[in-house]
Amino acid sequence: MKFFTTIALLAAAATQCAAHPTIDEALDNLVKRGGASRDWLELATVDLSKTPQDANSPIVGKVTFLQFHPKAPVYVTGVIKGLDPNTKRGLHVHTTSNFTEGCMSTGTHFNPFNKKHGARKDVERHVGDLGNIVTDETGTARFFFKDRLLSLVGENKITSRSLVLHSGTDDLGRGGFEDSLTTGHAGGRFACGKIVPVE
Ligand SMILES: [Cu+2]
Ligand SMILES: [Zn+2]
Repeated sequence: MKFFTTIALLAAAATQCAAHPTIDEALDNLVKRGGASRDWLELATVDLSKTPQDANSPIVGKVTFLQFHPKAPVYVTGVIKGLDPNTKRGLHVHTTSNFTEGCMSTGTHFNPFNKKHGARKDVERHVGDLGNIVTDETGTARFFFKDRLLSLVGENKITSRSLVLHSGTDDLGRGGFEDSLTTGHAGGRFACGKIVPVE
């Protein structure tokens, strides 16, 4: 049941990005290569619309994480609205889901391997470094990508941590600012939410 709901949800998201395979095609490829089973699935979501910091936040958004095998990459798909048009905004997994001071108390980027901040495809990066999302002319970001470091199971799982959307652009560690190698100089924390497993 969870599986088919997921496929429907993600297929809809994926078809907005013609360059990417649909999630079903991606899963077929993984099954063929022995990297996945259709009987095993982990799923988690984040609702950014209820950012604890700011009840009047214009940002609405949902991000879904999906993994087909404990060692398989995690697919990330989402739609976030209410941002500035035609811009890039940093998106990270932060270490905790402590929202006592809104998004500010969620801690640092999730970094179990004690690395420096980087881009999603860098070897040197925090596990939580998801780079930037890109908005269209209406201020909406739609995205679909897979990530080899994230996991929804095991010691370094991202569930029960938080997803944080920043008010600035992540410089991916290359900006030369004092905080480029820790936070990507991505500015304030616009929206956040707990990464919750879907049963
Ligand atoms: Cu962050
Ligand atoms: Zn980072």
